Amino acid sequence: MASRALIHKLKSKLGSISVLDHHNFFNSTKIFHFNPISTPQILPNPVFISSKYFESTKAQKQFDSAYSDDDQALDFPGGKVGITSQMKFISETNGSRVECYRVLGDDGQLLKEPIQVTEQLAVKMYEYMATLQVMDTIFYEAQRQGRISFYLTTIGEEAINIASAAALSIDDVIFPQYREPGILLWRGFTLQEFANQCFGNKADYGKGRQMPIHYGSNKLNYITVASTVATQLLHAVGAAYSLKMDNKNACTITYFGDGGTSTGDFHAALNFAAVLEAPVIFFCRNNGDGIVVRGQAYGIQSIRVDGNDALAIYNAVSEARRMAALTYRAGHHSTSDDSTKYRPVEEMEFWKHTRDPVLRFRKWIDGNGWWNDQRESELRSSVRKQLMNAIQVAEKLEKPPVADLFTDVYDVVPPNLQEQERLLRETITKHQKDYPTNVPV
Ligand SMILES: Cc1ncc(C[n+]2csc(CCOP(=O)(O)OP(=O)(O)O)c2C)c(N)n1
Repeated sequence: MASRALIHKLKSKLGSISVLDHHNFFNSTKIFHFNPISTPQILPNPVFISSKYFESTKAQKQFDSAYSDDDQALDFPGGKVGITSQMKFISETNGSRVECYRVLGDDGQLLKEPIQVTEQLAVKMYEYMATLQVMDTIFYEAQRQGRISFYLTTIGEEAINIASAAALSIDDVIFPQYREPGILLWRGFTLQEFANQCFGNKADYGKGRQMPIHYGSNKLNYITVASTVATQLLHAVGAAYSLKMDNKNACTITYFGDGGTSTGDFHAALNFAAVLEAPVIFFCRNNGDGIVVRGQAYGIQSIRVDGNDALAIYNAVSEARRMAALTYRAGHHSTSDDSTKYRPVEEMEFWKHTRDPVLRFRKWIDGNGWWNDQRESELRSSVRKQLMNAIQVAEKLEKPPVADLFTDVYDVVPPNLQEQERLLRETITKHQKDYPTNVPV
């Protein structure tokens, strides 16, 4: 039986640890300025968001005020803990699934008034979602024709891309997985720049060294795609911590699929984010299972959002800063995948047609008198033409020189890479007909 004396002893021993635990080495201001609209032509409407990562601290304060009598509580380094003589296991589940936040119904009718989405912003969001769809169709076909080696679509996840991008400021740094090109598009990456990367020509910022869809842009604060699942989560937390140390009015946001939550990196990232109170949004494109409670487990405020509802995503990213979104990837995983092998065709068709996020959003802007069939066909045919042109230009442009394969990692190219380069050149000279003619040797 714990005596009052023992509790007092524990208290005096643990007290100093407790103080250290609460000491903040860096400025812990948690107010971030958000300009939800990243384009200058739309009037900015600043939103101030208070980030509360350390929910455990809050819970502790509430508890401490509730338990002033030492007989009922043990004072541990993390705060007071109530005492009970009843053996009670915490249940493995809450008993019910976390609700999903939604603003637009499947029929495109508002369930609840959205915040601050003007006609101008709504039309722009729709135009970018439609552009993304055309881009996916054309690049997918280019891959099927053998003109590019690989492609990966965002079909069914257009709203996640565009609505979250619209809610962020250009200073917020993006750490993508690979299914978020819409954010780059929103920030001004041109169709030509997309085509240059997919064709790996000399205008590609990655110098043709990566597979198609591994886009990146320093200028647009979009870190190059890391398709090694979940590695980007740790990078996002580190970068967010650095933004915090520099007192920047910006955050980082990292996107990942539900598959990424099974990695060790996911847990390490959430843990560091919570402990360091880093200004980072974890955006889980959850096209399957229940993930949102995992954020809560690390003391991170979390929300489940309908990933096919552009307005809900816009509101949630604007307001919350960290979330887990529930959506359904309507396309195949990539051009290397045929998802009919592991999910029923009817299920895919249902999500593609009944739950399509772009169609749902279109119904809403149509209903407001902000869009019509003529604008629809003009937009799609104009984007199609621009893309065909971009592809032709990208295809004709020569490839980066062979020498570029060996640069940009070391300041001075080490002997083993020099050796590899020499061997490669010898092989190309010996077997010229097997190598593309448009790569300068
Ligand atoms: C560390 C690592 N392991 C395995 C893979 C192979 N891989 C590529 S995509 C993928 C599935 C990822 O699923 P999810 O994160 O849910 O994203 P989704 O493609 O469904 O959007 C896997 C396992 C990888 N890229 N990286």
